[in-house]
Amino acid sequence: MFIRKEDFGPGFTWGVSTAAYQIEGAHNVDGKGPSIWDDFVNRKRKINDNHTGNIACDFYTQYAKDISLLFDLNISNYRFSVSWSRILPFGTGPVNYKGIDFYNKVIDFCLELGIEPWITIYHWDLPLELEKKGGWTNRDVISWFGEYVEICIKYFGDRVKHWMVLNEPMVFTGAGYFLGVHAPGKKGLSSFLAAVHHAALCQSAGGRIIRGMKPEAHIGTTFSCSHIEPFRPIEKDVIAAEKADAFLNRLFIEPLLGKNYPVRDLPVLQRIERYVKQGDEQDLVFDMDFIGIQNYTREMVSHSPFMPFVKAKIIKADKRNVERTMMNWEIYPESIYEMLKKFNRYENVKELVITENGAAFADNRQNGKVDDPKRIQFLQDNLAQVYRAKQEGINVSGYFIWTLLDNFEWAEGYHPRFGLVYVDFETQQRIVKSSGLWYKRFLSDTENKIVSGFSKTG
Ligand code: GCO
Repeated sequence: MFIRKEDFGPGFTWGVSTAAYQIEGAHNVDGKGPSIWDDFVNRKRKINDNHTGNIACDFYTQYAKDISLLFDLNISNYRFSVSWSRILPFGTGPVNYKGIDFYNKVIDFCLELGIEPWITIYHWDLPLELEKKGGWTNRDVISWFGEYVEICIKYFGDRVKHWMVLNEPMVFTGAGYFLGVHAPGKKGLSSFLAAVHHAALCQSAGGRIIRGMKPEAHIGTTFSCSHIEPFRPIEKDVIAAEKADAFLNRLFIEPLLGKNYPVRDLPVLQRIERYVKQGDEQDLVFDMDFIGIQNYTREMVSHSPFMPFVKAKIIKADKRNVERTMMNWEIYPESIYEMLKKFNRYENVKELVITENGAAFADNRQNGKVDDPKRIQFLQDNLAQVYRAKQEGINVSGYFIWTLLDNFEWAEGYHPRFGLVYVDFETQQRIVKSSGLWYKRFLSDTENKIVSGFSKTG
């Protein structure tokens, strides 16, 4: 099937997404305080090959070059996050004005080039000082976070219209406070459930603060999500898939919408009660202007008696022998369509934006060029599915590719390359990949079409 950018309508938002810790580097300069990621990467064997984000893409000094790249690629919306400990080195208290200056320069340069900034307030880099007091497990995080949100709006809200409160709370609480594979490396159900409840409260409280200070702001938050299917057509796997769905896809959106936690499908969540105070149920609710969907793959789930609490386990793509990316994520474009349909079914979800979608491959430089046809196909097939949802009347209003630059992919370090732009981490040289050139043509040329196998499925 053939689709043009124009088919998505004139108001459709096209962009790319990045995150502070993954690109900025400059981890200890100009007054920045350490974050949990600065600390975590220095603990041995936590990160693949002991990589760190100390330098990353050096966006802190190269931002003008990189924003110019956005301009060259016809990308007119830029989603990025601000680093809490660059702005408030201790998490609360004195403001680091050099940090404020840096983000002002980024915002102003975007606007000068006609690029609309979309800010994620929290993309996983909690100030270390706050983690020393328990981090997300300490209920005081609600007031710490509130102070931080106020400062962001106070200094940047005059120019920035689009705000996302949290990036993927399921991942930073699950990987960071349950499995211990992300910062701060905590494990166990108690720290996880406390972190979940406090993050859910911050998600709504953050929204209320922005609305109060800037009623005209366009406010959202983002969720990781994957279409989930039972591995085998047997009842046990069907139940396991439902549990995994409650856990991975529903845990944060449902309390936000006033439906509380999905306790019926995931009884272990009853234990969250011990962190719940009077009035919390109402406080968890906030009427977001948009919901950010971040989708990369689908998951197949089977019953597993050995998995504590959920009795479900994900069967990874290599075990199923399916086409996959370097993250061992199945390539399954219909997942993004299924997720749009799923989130659209909730009453009170007004607008959906794909705030992340992309793929990692082992891209190589050859004769000064980086050819990545698989990424181009991935993006086209996913976009065709977004279009399919849009045609069915689902209000999806934007699409952001993850990501502009190859960068620090958390526990995987620098191995998986997600960028439209290749980064040589030795020299900090940038090379636009063929996928970047494809996106540029798609965004500029009305004749440029997406070619996708969607007609077969749609
Ligand atoms: C996420 C992120 C990104 C990741 C991307 C690929 O996981 O939420 O927002 O930081 O790099 O998703 O894994």
